[in-house]
Amino acid sequence: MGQTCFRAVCVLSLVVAGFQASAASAMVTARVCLADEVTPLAPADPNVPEVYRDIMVGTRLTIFITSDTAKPCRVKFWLSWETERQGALSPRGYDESIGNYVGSCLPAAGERALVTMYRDDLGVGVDLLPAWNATAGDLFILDYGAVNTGVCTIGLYALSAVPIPVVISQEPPDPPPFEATLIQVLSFHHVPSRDFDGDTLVNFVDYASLAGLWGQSVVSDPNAAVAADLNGDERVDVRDLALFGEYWLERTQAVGLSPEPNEIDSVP
Ligand SMILES: [Ca+2]
Ligand SMILES: [Ca+2]
Repeated sequence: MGQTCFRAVCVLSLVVAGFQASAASAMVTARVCLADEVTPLAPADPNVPEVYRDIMVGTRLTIFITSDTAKPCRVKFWLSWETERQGALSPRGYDESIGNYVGSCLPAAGERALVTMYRDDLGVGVDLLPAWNATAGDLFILDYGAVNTGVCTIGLYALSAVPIPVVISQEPPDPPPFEATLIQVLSFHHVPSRDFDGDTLVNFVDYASLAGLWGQSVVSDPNAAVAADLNGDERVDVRDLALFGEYWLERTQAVGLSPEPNEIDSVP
């Protein structure tokens, strides 16, 4: 009898453990890629996956919202105005007739999935609502643009109950003005652009701009059209060359992708 009870407890434990593992994995998460929509943005530290490697001002990224189960929950990004000054989140393809950013809805989100965006006194919200017939996979896609140097920390919130508490190693600087569960934090570090001529590629033309100011003292302005003084010590020298070299031949945007009109001023 004792052995039977022991086996029963073991089986029950396995069932519960299996359920918890299933519940833990049944999540909606954000995945960050470069502008090519394929290459993942590498983390700065493999042990802290939500903090990514530094990106240049003017860099465009793509953010996929993915579910590993059918019946994904409704989620929402929210940025305070302070955060939005650092980085801009943009849904795609607004259809005015139905009030939906249809370009951000991917097939797995189901028919009549809905993406809306609003701006109020406190900040910017992007609401992502999968349809009743959503399936596992990539549900939505958004664009992200690095606007100013500094840190931009964005929270992804679930607007319904999540299966188990999610462990978050950091929180966005500003709490959202609504009740929701923080399920993921994206933290982007923006550094001065090395693409001095704004053609989206760091190459010899940009190197020539830096070399043309070699040894000179300049006024440091990381967002100026030409900002060869990358470390801000008001002199262009080998230290700036080393920082420049870290992004050699990198692109800030995908080939053939033009900046949106409201972002042109922010792209150095
Ligand atoms: Ca360039
Ligand atoms: Ca310098």
